Amino acid sequence: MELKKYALITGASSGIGLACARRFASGGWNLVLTARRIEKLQEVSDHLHRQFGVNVQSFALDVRQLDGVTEFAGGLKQQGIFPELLINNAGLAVGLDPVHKAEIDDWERMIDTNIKGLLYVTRAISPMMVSRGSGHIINIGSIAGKEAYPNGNVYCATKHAVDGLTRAMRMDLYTHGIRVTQVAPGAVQTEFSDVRFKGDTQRAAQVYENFTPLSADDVADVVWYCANVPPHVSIHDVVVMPAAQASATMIHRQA
Ligand code: NDP
Ligand code: 8X3
Repeated sequence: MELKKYALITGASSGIGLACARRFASGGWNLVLTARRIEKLQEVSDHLHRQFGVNVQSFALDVRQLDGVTEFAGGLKQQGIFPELLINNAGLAVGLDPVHKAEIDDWERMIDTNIKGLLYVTRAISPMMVSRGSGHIINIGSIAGKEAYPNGNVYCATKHAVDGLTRAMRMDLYTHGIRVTQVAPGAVQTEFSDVRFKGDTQRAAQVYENFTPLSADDVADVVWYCANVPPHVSIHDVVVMPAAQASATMIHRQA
């Protein structure tokens, strides 16, 4: 009997991570889902298990907590779960302010989550892949990692870090049979802008007004494709944008 593969998805309680969880469950993959909001994750897990019959494990995990991440990875090992795929998705933007006015705490949250969190999880999980001589890591970057935009300062910097880390990780891991991919989307309608604008839902809604943004499912389809190419194929980098968005700052809005 063929063993089903495990995909580990960080930030699976909403948006792109949740859509990836659905996409991979519907394709028959077992899942390890993590996020801070465990009740939401538990609901998702139960639902996906019932709907698709796959094994879904969910764990409360704050990727900023190194001890928690290390303990989580140790627990997986003990249960004999060795993820074949890691989707480093957990991330956020907080604030949209010029560099001379931004909140330092917003910067800390973005740096700790988007850079250090991604590194902690990768450091904890990649040795399992190395020991098996196979694996795939997909980092969710952003158009903000390809271009800068006004007031994007630290968010853009963190996603530029993801862009650089993706390339560097690949160089460290490809001789161990591990592929490393970046999927870098433009505007995707999720909880992203609610978080960026700290619950100001009106301001968040304006981000997606008068054009069709990507859905989280659009991005999950791309991630699914990257994960399911033949083993001799490695997709390094995908930039996926709404048709109405030509760059980080150019969006064709039509009332
Ligand atoms: P959402 O806010 O909908 O989802 C973010 C997810 O990350 C949630 O599941 C959240 O779960 C999790 N998360 C946030 N902080 C932490 C943390 N410290 N530890 C663990 N999990 C955390 O946004 P998106 O789905 O849009 O964002 C997903 C990724 O996509 C991010 O990396 C983002 O930068 C990137 N991206 C988004 C774009 C967009 O326009 N929406 C475009 C390009 C890239 P919880 O709160 O339960 O912990
Ligand atoms: C999210 C897309 O353009 O708001 O990464 O930074 S953007």
